[in-house]
Amino acid sequence: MAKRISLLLLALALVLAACGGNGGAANAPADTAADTAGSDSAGTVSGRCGDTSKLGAELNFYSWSDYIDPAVLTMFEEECGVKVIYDTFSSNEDLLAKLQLGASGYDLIVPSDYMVAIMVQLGLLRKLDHANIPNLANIDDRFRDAPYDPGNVYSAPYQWGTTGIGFDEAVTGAAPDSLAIFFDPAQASQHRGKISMLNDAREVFGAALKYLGYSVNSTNEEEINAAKALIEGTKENIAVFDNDTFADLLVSGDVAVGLGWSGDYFQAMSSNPDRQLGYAIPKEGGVVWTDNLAVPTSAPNPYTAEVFINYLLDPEIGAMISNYTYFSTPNKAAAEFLLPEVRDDPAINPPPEVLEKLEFIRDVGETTLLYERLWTEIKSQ
Ligand code: N2P
Repeated sequence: MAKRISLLLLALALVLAACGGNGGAANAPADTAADTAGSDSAGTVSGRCGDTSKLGAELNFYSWSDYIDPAVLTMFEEECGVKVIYDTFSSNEDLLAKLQLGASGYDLIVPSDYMVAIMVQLGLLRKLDHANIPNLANIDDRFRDAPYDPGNVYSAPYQWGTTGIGFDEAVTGAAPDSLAIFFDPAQASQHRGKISMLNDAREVFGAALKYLGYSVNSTNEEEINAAKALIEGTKENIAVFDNDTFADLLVSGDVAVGLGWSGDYFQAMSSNPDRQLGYAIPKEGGVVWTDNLAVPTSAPNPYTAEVFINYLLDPEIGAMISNYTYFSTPNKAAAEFLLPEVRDDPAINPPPEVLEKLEFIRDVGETTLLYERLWTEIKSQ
């Protein structure tokens, strides 16, 4: 009896292997999946590829720039037979706008914390089937019950980091540790035309609010207007508002100092060890964020997306990602595979006393519209 079943399975496997092809419909089994490691040729659940008979040929992954080791995409493609198409967006708001236009074709997206909350409210995210993501067990406890998605019902944490000051000490003379470099007219004007800031309303308002001693999540109109005046006051010093190339601009010398995301600056620092590039978390405090893997309601291949989420949460893959991005991993099991320079740098993994000064951006409800309106005014002046 057992022998007959295994013969049947063998026959089925041969049929599957013969029928597989990447050119077929989106949900057709991928042709290389059947005979690669980590998956059972009969399409049963095993290894890192899930049930290969249910995998789509392609996965459309919509994420931030420089946010994964490309080798991970190639590995998944070779191991599981799914081609990952990596497309990038620049801000949470751009991502939201894209999804709100209707079926985007994306299977997997990477919204930050507050944007997960907004998207859940708008019905844009699909509940995750945890049975397909056993590697959720690798997540550090402190990422399990985030206020924006308690219990990881809709999202799994991907990377986290801080927003701070990137600088070229050869130009700034000393390592800046205060947001005054952007907002104090005497200091900022010394770097006139050589400052970059994120192209992101909540981040830039957050920095200005923090400099004034307020919360990055202020809903107080007076505070927000004071922050606006501060940003307007320094606008003439700012060369560019940018989310994708700000670290490259520091390397090329086009800017001397910028407000940007930790890992992007650390990537630049590690590729240019001969330069005096640095990154500092502002002494006034600032923004800490977690970006998350989530599946849009309209995703053509939700199962494949969940298998890929599980793949990304593998300990060694999680470490590969952080060793490349220089952002922190929420994957506790990945710690032992991290490069010491990534694991032990207090600016990449800030100690509790530094984290205490930082705030997560939260969904501020209707006040979002105020931030957006004032931001548009600032940008259009
Ligand atoms: C990576 C950008 C990190 C995203 N280039 C910040 N939420």
